[in-house]
Amino acid sequence: MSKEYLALLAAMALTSLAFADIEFADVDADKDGFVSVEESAAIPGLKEAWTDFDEDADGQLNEEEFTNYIDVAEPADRGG
Ligand SMILES: [Ca+2]
Ligand SMILES: [Ca+2]
Repeated sequence: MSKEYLALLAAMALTSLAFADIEFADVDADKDGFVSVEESAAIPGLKEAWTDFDEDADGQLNEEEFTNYIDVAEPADRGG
């Protein structure tokens, strides 16, 4: 468990944002198929957790990497 994850958990505790409502296409403001660090500023905790989710370390999140973050950050209350 990295300190980035701890920062993520802290961010999660402070926000009631509905992660399930976040769409990759909405966050990818310039529609280049990747979420940049700048674009990630709209998502609580993502910037802090960036290096954990940018698996190929290309400095951007593709849809799979981004979805991994949403799956982790989304409150784990789905299906009890
Ligand atoms: Ca983009
Ligand atoms: Ca990447």
